[in-house]
Amino acid sequence: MSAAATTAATTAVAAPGPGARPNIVFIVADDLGYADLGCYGGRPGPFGAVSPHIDALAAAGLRFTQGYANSPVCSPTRFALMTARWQYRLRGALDEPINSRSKGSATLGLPPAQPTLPGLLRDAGYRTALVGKWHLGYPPHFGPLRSGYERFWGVMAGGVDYFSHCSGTGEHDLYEGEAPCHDVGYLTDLITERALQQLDAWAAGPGAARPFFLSLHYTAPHWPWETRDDAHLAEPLHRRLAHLDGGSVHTYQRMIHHMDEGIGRVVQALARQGRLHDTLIVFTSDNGGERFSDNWPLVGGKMDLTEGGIRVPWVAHWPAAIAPGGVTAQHCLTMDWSATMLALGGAPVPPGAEPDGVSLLPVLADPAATFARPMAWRMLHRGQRALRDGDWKYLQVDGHEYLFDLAADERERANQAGRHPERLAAMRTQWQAWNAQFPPVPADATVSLVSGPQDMPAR
Ligand SMILES: [Ca+2]
Repeated sequence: MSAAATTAATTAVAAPGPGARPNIVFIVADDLGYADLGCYGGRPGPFGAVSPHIDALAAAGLRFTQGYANSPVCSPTRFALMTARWQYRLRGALDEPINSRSKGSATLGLPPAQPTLPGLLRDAGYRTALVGKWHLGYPPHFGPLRSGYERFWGVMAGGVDYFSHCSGTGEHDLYEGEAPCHDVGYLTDLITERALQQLDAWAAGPGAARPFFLSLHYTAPHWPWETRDDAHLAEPLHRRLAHLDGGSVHTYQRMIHHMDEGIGRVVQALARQGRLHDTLIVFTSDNGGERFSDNWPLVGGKMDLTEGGIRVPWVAHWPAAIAPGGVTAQHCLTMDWSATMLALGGAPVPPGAEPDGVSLLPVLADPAATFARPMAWRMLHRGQRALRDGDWKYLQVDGHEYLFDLAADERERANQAGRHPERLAAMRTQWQAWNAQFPPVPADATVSLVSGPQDMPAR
């Protein structure tokens, strides 16, 4: 977790030369759970395999079984992804999550002065674009074009209807750059089409020899529960996107499947362009699964610091550098991938913005070359605290403290706190020391929940 650890990890592997820098396609799903994909043990849908294209990337690349999101909720994880740093230093990251009612806020967003992953890669010679979800504040104070992306097409809010493209406030929320965009269609498919257009434009343009960084941030499979065939739901769901009276496991699986089809088309396009070999494709989710998700064998989901809220799929595919069929137990966080991409891009980081993330390059080269990677989290919601160090996890929820041996019990049902009081105390102290480096949570930070026991029974 320390700067020293970061330095050690990034200097352990020689930085690739200028000619060896890969293109990067970083794909983020929204609220996808740990076991929703076939390659993580997910069940097939009534139509067949849910995620054949992502599964194929995993089979031909590297799959992480112990990878995590920086937060169990959208926008805080995205702050960490953009900055390669613990998100808790930035005010906007302390709302859980940024609410669409915050449009116009000068506080709740990613400050343009903050160095970012896309900005540093751009400065190092990469072409950059975000297609899909931003969720880090609105212009004129914030926005992807103000934080390092040269191109943006997508959604600024935390969630929109897949057909009307309106956010929870009922306002239209689809943009090209900073101008409203009124493309018609199912958002997952539109995101795919725009990603393909961007790849084609880069392949044909004058800078075709330069590497690119494409952030491909699907909103799938986040609510509302709409498949490609459900345009009729958009009107009744206006201003009630949480869709508490709809959805099903099968609807949810089809939403993932639509995204997976799009990812397959992106992979095909890269192959057609002759770029697949030299492109790092990463797939993950911004937080654990929501109500229809499969998080087995983990407990909890979005908003929880139990494993189901934070452990997520991580798949990396890069034929030039990653051997096929690998599986690794390396522990990692979202921001570690940001640090990895900065290292791959040879992007210098200005003083004061050094990554807290640790480069994963050694593990990409050798899945067995795992290293110690303590990780911690906190949430205003329910006063949650968590620290994972090796096999052990310290957890606090609603004032109750727990200690779990995840090697024996990743479902977090066998509380070891009474058996190992010294370890519990040591990990509590370790969490407190980690937390002491951040400013306290301000009194006006908010927690936004879309449902409660009145909507569906707790487990
Ligand atoms: Ca999310």
